[in-house]
Amino acid sequence: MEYFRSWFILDVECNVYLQFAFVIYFLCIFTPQPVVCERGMGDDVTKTFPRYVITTDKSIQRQVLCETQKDGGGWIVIQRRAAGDVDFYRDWTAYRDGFGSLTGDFWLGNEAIHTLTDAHPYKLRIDVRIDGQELFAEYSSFRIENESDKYRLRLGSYSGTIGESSVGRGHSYSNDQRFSTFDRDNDRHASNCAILSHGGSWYNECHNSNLNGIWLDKSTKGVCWYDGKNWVYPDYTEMKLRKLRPSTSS
Ligand SMILES: [Ca+2]
Repeated sequence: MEYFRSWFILDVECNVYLQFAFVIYFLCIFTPQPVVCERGMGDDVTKTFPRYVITTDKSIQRQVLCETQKDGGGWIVIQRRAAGDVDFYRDWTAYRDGFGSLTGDFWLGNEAIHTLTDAHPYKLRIDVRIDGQELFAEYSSFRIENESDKYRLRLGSYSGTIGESSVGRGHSYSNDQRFSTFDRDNDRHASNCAILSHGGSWYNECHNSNLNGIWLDKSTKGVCWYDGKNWVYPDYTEMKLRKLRPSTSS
């Protein structure tokens, strides 16, 4: 009799534990995940390193790196150079499709950037580090056209701390320009700026910012920025997009 009583108590305890486990399981399943890059994303979030998560953007059917903290977060990173271990001197196809690793240095890809910015208005933020100082540029709107228009850049007005002391300097100098690579000369220079500047970008005649240039090279072929007065050479760069909210301008 004592045996059956013990067994009964044990059985009841097991059931309680089992029910408790089920409650925890369902709570985990149905608790909403935090919004990362934007609403609707974030159902397969993988944490990478502080401030960042990787998730899937359904519109481009690709994993994207989300920056979750700068100015409230919600940024899709399209370019990142922090380690310098990825060669950015690539051809048209590579820049179109993207290269590198989301957990390291990478270019998301012009076709993906076009698809994102064609579907919704975005703004652009560029974060850099120069001599240990973190600076940024922000552009009120950002889109790139399709491949038949050579992924032409459409950039809104500048604000930020990195500096565009003269109008149309910095990244704004590339506004309305088509993308060029060493095998596709779409710039306004007599020669090919992608070869002259050792990168791929929306070159004009040629550039005032060369964020896809040679890593840590302190020339106009290197990763550099011209504000209208001075050339500066970042040792960390990140270009990122965030959706513009319909009700406001930010
Ligand atoms: Ca040219």
